[in-house]
Amino acid sequence: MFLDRVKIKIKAGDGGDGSLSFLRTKLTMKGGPDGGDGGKGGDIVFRANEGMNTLYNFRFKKKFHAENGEAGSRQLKTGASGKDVVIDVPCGTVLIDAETNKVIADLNENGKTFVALRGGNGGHGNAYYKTSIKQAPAFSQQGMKTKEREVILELKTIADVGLVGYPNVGKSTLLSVISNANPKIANYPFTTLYPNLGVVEVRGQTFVVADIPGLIEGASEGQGLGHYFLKHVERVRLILHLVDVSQSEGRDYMADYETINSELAKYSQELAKTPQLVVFSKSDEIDEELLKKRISDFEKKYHIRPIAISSILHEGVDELLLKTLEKLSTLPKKPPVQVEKFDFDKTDLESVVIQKNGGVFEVSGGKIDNFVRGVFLDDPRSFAYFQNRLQEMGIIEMLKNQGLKNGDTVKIKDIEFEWIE
Ligand SMILES: Nc1nc2c(ncn2[C@@H]2O[C@H](COP(=O)(O)OP(=O)(O)OP(=O)(O)O)[C@@H](O)[C@H]2O)c(=O)[nH]1
Ligand SMILES: [Mg+2]
Repeated sequence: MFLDRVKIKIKAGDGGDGSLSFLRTKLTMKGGPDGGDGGKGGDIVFRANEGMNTLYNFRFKKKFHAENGEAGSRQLKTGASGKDVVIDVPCGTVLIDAETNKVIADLNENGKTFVALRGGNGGHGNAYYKTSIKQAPAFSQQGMKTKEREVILELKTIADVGLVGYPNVGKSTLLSVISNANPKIANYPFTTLYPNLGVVEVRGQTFVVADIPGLIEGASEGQGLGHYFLKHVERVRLILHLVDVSQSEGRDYMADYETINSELAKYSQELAKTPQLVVFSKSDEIDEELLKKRISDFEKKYHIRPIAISSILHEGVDELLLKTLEKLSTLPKKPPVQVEKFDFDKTDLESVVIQKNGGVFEVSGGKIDNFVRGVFLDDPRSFAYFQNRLQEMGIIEMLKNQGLKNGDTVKIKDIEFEWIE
């Protein structure tokens, strides 16, 4: 089965918590703080792998969570880092943020990797907070928590050459005679239901050819298989536009040529501008005189010289391959998909949200999350610090603006207290 668009959930590992511990030995009943830091969570990494050509693997596995960092421990031991998760995708997979639809990355070359989400940092152990004044800090920091995100993987095949034309004109047959590919071939339209790739070797050089399902008039409005598969030729450098010169299906070959071009243009101007070689297929089906006439009529009208081939008799095919190679040598590689400048992995450290429910004020948001992970309220000193910081961060001010008065309840994560001025 072919799958070229899929939504998956990814989450980097949380950071491990810092440890709260004091040195205890036979000799020291009350030693100094020795709680180590938590380990970093694992990253989510994507990697382009030329051994894959569909997103089929993601049909059943849609959730990827990296390992959390381990908590720190006594004797200043730092927790182990969580393992990264490396997700292999076919070359040409574009990563899109499901929330904003912005392109995050284009994995367009084999082996290219992209770190989509970084694991949370580990929290500091209490040893970290030791200062000349605070000899025995009785608090440590929690590891940074990460959020699960949704990304869309969209495969836009990477090939040098795309075969485009009406159904049944012989695209797959051509691919089968010029490459190692083994596409399905049959004498009815829409035999090809998804793209096939083949590697072609000519004079010691190789290029990749993509064969896609046939197009018909109105493909842009969803006729036939529609435009859907054109994204797999969006990145080709050269289109081989196959036209059935024998008119075996009763259509006019020149009208065919124009219709397909207009469907390409309806899909994208970019695709309409992609250089083409016009290929007259099934030349063995008509006699030589008629073939010559059709070639010259075409050339007169469009000022383009088509290359006539018969895949079945292997006529004209070598000439076509040489022309293709020659043309390719003049065409630069297509650049990667434009990645919008935005930081997908940006951890929210700024937002403060206040929700008022009767006399209860609930405070949340990224700024709060980050702040709260350093607060352990079992310790009175830590609570005093907590209240001071709420003042300094301007949160008390914000609450007052929202109507906070004596006796109201303030809820911040698991912490709940009565506000008394
Ligand atoms: N006489 C003749 N028949 C050909 C030639 N090339 C292909 N055919 C026949 O045309 C029919 C369609 O060939 P395909 O290669 O499946 O055509 P396609 O363009 O891939 O068709 P779709 O996948 O439906 O878009 C088959 O019966 C082929 O045997 C040729 O050079 N000469
Ligand atoms: Mg086909």
